[in-house]
Amino acid sequence: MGFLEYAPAPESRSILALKDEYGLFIDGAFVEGRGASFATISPADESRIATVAHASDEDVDLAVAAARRAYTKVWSKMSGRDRGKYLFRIARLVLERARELAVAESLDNGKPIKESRDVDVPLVASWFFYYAGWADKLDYAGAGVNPKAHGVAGQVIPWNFPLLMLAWKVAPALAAGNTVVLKPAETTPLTALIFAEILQQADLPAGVVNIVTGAGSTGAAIVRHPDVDKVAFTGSTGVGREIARTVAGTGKALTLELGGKAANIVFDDAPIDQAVEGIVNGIFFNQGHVCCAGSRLLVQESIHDEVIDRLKSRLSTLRLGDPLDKNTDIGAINSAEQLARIRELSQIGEDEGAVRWTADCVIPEKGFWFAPTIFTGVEASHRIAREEVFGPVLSVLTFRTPAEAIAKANNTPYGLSAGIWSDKGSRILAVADRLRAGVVWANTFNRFDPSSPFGGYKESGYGREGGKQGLAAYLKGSAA
Ligand code: TAP
Repeated sequence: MGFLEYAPAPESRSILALKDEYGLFIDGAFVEGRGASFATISPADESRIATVAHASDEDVDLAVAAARRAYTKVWSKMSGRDRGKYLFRIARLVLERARELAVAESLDNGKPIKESRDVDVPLVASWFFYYAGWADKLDYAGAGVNPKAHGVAGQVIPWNFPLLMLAWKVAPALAAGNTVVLKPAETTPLTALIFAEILQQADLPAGVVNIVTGAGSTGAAIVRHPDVDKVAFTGSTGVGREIARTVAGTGKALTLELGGKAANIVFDDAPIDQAVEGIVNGIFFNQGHVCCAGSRLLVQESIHDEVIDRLKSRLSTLRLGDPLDKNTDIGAINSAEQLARIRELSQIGEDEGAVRWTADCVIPEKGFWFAPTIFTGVEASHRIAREEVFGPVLSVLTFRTPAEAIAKANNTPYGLSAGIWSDKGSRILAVADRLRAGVVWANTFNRFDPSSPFGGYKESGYGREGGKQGLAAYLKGSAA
């Protein structure tokens, strides 16, 4: 109970001055693409938001050539302090246009406006502020004395945090002195295009950042382009593997941020109410479209029933519906394809013998929706325990001892993140030390800060984003 019916809130949308058609942003200007165009739609009601150009290989050539010219003639000659001034300016403009960016993000992606307004957009600004401060301090970035940029960076990002993933990539790349060709995901190009307008407002020299919209083929054209020096990719492990094969032997630098299947481990001495909030935030934030989502709950056997009861009653208070409504907790699934995958894996969960519980809610007639779902009785061998669902689906497993919790948590091909809930600091430190995960949260989950490096082990990829490590990934002589 407690779910609202879908009710559009058109007044929020009215602060957006969207164009009906968007071209590609190449060499400081919006230009027509040479390929076909495509519609970007609202996943909440399937309505067309705008038509967007699909960059062809020739368009990618033009974007890379513009980035190369800008690198050679302008950006590589500019002092770090001046590059920093542009980054500060971009950060301020993001804050000035924060409401508009938040509405555009929720409209295009389906995420609740309170998340895009309070999490995504403020983090985007903080990433630019943080890396602006690094631009004149590169000697301290861990890549030797007087470190040099790679040159042209090709960046391909996913749809789950469209503008934030852009910020994670563009801010350190520019601070380190690289120029950029970036492709947003096909289903969420809108905020990257508004960001291009912000770059114009900031008077960023032409060609320093180029945004080419399109599908996977556009991303592949960037990755294989011979004049791209550094490739940075965030997305699925499958596409990451393909990119690693393409880049192998070319001398290009590569960072990969891929999938995850994080364990959120709750010990019997944990503050239960806090842990339940952490479990909800861990898997239902952004509809579970989070690479580091706490998608596997590992709960100590003695408190299993209590935690699950409290979790169910908490989930019954969440509101699913219009992403632009400020009271919405659970927004729309980003695409029909993603919804089909979530449905398929959930069905497999049932077929394999796990017990499915779904929060009682009214699903809107149009759009892509999936109610918060919990599977109990999940075995380590079940596909919902091993594969990334990338949706609002929690798989619950139990353990008896810390050693068993650690073994189960590490029993995954991924290694991006994990959470530990316990009252004992010594236990948290001991367990964290033995988890093969790039980020371990203690008594919290899904917290991000630009000064903190983020990235994975094993099939979750390599290289780090954020912090000084994230800067080093855009400098020659660093590990990434
Ligand atoms: P992907 O299908 O891998 O897409 C990511 C991006 O790559 C999109 O822009 C996509 O274009 C493009 N792409 C597709 N095929 C390509 C190819 N052959 N060569 C180059 N680029 C290509 O992933 P997704 O479905 O958008 O995102 C979900 C996945 O990303 C999840 O597995 C999630 O865990 C992972 N993810 C990881 C992180 C971090 S930080 N580790 C963060 C967010 C997401 P299209 O838009 O046309 O598909």
